[in-house]
Amino acid sequence: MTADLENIQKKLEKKLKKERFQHTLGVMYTAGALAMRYNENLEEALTAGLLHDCGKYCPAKEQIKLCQKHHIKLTSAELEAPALIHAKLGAYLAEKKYGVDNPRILDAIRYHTTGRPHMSMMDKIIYLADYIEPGRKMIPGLTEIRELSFTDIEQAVCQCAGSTLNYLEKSKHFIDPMTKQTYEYYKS
Ligand code: DGI
Ligand code: FE
Ligand code: FE
Repeated sequence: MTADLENIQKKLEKKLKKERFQHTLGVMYTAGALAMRYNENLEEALTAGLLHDCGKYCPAKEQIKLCQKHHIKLTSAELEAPALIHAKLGAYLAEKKYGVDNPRILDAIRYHTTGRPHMSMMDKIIYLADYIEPGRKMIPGLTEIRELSFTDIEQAVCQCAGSTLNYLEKSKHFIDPMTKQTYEYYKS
C-alpha cells in the first residue's frame, strides 16, 4: 500500500466507528479486486473505496450543519432523505481534508449511494463494491450480484439499482429521482 493510502487509513480509523471502518476496508479491497478485473487504476479504486463513506463520521443532523458551514448545496431530495447526504459531503471532505484532487475518485464517492446514468467504470466499481463487500449482511439476490459484478458489470449495476429501489419502495422511503434514473438507465 502507498504512503498516501496508509495515511488516509490511519485518519479514518480514528474518525469512523469500528463497524463503519471495517466496512470501509471491505469496500476498499473489493474495489481493488474489481479494478484488477476491469483494468482500472488500482490505487484510485483503493482510495475511492477507502474514502467512500468518510462523510458518515457523524450523524445526519451534523452532516447537514457541516454542509451549511461549507456552503455545500443540498437538494430537496437530500433533505428529505438524509441518508444520501454523506455521499456529497464525503466528496467534499475527500478533497479538502484528505487531499484528493482526482475527479474520478471524487465523482465515485459523490455518486456511490444513488448511482447515476452514464456512470464511469470507477463509479460502477465503488457503487458495486459498497453493495457486495464481504461484510454486507446476506440478502436475496446478493450472491448473484456478487458474481455478476465480475462477469457482467452493467447487469450487476442494473440489479443492484433495482434491488435498492425495490427495498426503498417496500419500506416506503422517499426516493431520490437520481436513484430511479440510475435504474431506468441501466435497465434499458
Ligand atoms: O453508506 P452505506 O450504508 O455503506 O451504503 P449507501 O451509501 O449505499 O446507502 C445508504 C442508504 O441509502 C442505504 O440504506 C440505501 C439508501 N438509499 C439509496 N438511494 C436512496 C436511499 N434512501 C432513500 N431514502 N432514497 C434513495 O433514493
Ligand atoms: Fe455510503
Ligand atoms: Fe458504504
